[in-house]
Amino acid sequence: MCPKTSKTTPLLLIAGICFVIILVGITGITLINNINLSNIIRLNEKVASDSVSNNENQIKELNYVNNHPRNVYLKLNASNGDSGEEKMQREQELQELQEQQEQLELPKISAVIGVRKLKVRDNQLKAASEAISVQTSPPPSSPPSTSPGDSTPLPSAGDSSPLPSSGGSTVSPPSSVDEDSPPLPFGGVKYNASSGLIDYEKRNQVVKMMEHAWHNYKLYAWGKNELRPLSQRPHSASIFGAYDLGATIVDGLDTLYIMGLEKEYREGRDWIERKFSLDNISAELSVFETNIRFVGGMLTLYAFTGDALYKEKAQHVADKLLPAFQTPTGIPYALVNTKTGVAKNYGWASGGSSILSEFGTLHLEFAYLSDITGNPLYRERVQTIRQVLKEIEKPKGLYPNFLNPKTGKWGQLHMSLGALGDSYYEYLLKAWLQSGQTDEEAREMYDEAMVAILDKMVRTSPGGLTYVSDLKFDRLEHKMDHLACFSGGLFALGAATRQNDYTDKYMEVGKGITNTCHESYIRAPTQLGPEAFRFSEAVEARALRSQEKYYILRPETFESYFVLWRLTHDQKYRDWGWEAVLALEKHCRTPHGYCGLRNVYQQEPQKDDVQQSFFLAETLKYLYLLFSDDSVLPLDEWVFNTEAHPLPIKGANAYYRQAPVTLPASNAS
Ligand code: DMJ
Repeated sequence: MCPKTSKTTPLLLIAGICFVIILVGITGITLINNINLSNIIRLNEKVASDSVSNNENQIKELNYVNNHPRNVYLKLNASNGDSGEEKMQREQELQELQEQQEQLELPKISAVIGVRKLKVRDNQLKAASEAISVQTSPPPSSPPSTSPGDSTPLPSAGDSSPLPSSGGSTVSPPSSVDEDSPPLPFGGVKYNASSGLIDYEKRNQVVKMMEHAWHNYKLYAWGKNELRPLSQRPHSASIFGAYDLGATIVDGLDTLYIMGLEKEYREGRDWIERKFSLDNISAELSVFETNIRFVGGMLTLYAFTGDALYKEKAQHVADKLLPAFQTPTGIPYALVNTKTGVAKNYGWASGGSSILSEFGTLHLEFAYLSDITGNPLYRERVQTIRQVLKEIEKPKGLYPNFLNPKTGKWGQLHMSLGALGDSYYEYLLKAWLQSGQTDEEAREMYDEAMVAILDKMVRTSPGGLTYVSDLKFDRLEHKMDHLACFSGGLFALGAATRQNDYTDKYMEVGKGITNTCHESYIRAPTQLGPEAFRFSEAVEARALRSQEKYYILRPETFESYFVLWRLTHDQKYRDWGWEAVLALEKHCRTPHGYCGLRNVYQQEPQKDDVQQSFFLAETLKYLYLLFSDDSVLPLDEWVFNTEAHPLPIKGANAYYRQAPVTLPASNAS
């Protein structure tokens, strides 16, 4: 209110005072309004950003739904050659798929901060709806090709290209299952597929770990094989030799792809295209390691993307390994020189023997390489190994770890499901799975071997823990390698895929071994498991010798958690995986990547300064999958090689990408 005026007060002064008072009032109100406004904007931005990140998660799922081979198949076949009833059923399923997509339609968000992300989202939705619209197109006669350097779509990028069926063979869409369904997934024991949902929070944590591992490798060791996080330099003195083969890139790239880390994936692809070659170097490579990491990694990337680059590189690497197979028996040597082709075995390996887990872990990659290149040579090489192993006499039905490639005779009679033996058994089961269960010989050899192992090597400790011992001649060594912890998952997968006399036992032992490996973790103060652990009256699931107490970021225990989770949906496997994530973060994480530990039994263990390539390829991949739902790499469509590179199952997976023509055997070279 204005003060009363006297006649002597100049009117102008009064007017001025009134003006100032009004001005102050207006300014105050405006300021308050502005503060509120900026709060509202900030709030809107937060809502938008939260909503975008939630929606991004949804988009990933949406695109998995759309890109899922089963759904692609449904789309392709909705109007294509089915009987009336089947067609109706497919159309109904397709309808559900579309409804699912509509439910994921995102709310309109107008805050400025969301615009860039929303543009991405809109493109993704557009691509997703185009993918839906291919439903009436007939399947193409050849696989989709991508030109070199073409941006091959990630799972989250809304791949709209129709996918081929597997080489013209009938692709049966796997049915969904529940407790009352007939035995599944392939005629084995029932399992509960009432599907675990995604645990976003935990899965996102694993993605962050992958980003940390990758970015530091990129910063300090790009193009080299592995990273030394403590000294922030490359790790070269390793199984890959001194050459810069980018082992971490090739091994980790499919994990980036699965996680939808597009920028990082493209960096890796670009490096492979420009730099990766084994020409003009004279490296002495391990046939086994090179196969499982490099050939396996490239094959998975080819299956995922159809990018010819990866097929060429896989073949390039495999060709460099071929001289190792030039032995009187066809059992390959362990090492081969990439320039001279000269091959040899390790001096320490039982009188010049080759190693079972090495020459017995080539089958999946070589068989698949033949199918996608149309060159039968690779499959012939591993079939020869198979025949030697099938025909040779097996002491007590077991396979010793050493075989002489010249004489075809066993070396020392040491048997193990850990070091030197492990993945041979894995590849018997998985060769059968990969073939769409047509390679019956492999399944028979698997069952025979595992039944002998159950009888001669699997034992129960006084405290009730199931473990698998090593066997040396006739003596059991009551010790289990960390490496053997993969066998929990292997036994369970064997049970889940065929109903036979051993099914229940396989599942019981698979669960038991997985539990024991978990015990080996939680009995250590770091909550991480040692390299080997022993069983006696005095100790159980504990390392005794100093050289057994280290942990090098190995994946095998988490691999079994993942397989058992998929087969049982028992929450404890996810809980155990999360315990491991926390332990890795607490003890293995450094500002510049992840290290192994020298002694898991110390409260503050020393770190080993190596970020293994398999940490990115396997450890983080299995943990990521553990917190994903079952539609991400379903086990009835994908089979994991021993380095966790998933390969498609023939006849069940539209990503198989079989070559249209196969060369006759005699023309193969
Ligand atoms: C990996 O390279 C493979 O899993 C292999 O089969 C065994 N060892 C490592 C991981 O521990």
